Amino acid sequence: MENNKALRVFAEEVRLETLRELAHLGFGHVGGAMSIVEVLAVLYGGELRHDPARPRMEERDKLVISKGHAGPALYAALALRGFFPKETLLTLNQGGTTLPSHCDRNKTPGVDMTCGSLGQGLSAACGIALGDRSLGRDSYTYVILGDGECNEGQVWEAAAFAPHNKLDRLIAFVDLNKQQLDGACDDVLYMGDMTDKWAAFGWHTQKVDGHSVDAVLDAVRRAKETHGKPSMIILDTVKGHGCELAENTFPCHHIAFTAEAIAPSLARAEQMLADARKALGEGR
Ligand SMILES: Cc1ncc(C[n+]2csc(CCOP(=O)(O)OP(=O)(O)O)c2C)c(N)n1
Repeated sequence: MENNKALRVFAEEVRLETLRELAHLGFGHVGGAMSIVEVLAVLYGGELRHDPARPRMEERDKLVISKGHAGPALYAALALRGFFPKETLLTLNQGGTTLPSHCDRNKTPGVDMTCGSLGQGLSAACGIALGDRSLGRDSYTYVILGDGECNEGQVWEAAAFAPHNKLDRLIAFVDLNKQQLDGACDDVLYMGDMTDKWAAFGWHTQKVDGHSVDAVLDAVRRAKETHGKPSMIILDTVKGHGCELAENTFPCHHIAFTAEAIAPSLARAEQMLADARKALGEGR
């Protein structure tokens, strides 16, 4: 993207298209989709090497959305980048769709890993990163985990595996939105300080405002300059960010709503996009 203001516009486009998908369906994983909008914008806005015309290009960077229920946000980013037509977004989670509720690499162009059963994505990402390195590729592997997902034991096996194997082209994110399916993460199973935990496992670790494209972009660039160990970027986020209805619902993991109930949230997302476009125009 030409600059960070353009990235902000892209983020608001991803947010609006995600919300439109879910609004059309009338229910879905609004909370956890909205909280990863900015990181997706940073990745598909330039940091993740990709070619929509060749979604399986071997030397691409790969992304594993381990919290696979956030598929709708990834689909919005992929459609906006041209992996498939934007109209496809309105088929989300309906019969015959190529856009299932949870990410499926066999159904959707641009999706690199099938996820949904939480806890598995980091292991898959380790395998991808190791495989690419063995084949002499310089590709990066990115993976997005949920903070609730980090309750899963398998996450911590992979957390030990990656530094042991010096997977320095593996860049992981934890979406620290502090909620999971049925409540606050700290109430369901307190994990201690996430940043300290990943650092203790031997990861280069940063914590940033997950809704600032500037902060996320800087963190990804610092991660790329890190050698000899994998990188973890803890994204401090708000579940449902930018969707009033979700922000005002607790927990907002999976919500159902009428067209009237979601209308103000859509209007606000449209306004946020208009504001971002205005800021971009003024900066030129
Ligand atoms: C192995 C497994 N157990 C339970 C679930 C049901 N489940 C789906 S989402 C979710 C909560 C995930 O919370 P978090 O990782 O924090 O995701 P986010 O809040 O970012 O949406 C649960 C328990 C699942 N998908 N997989």
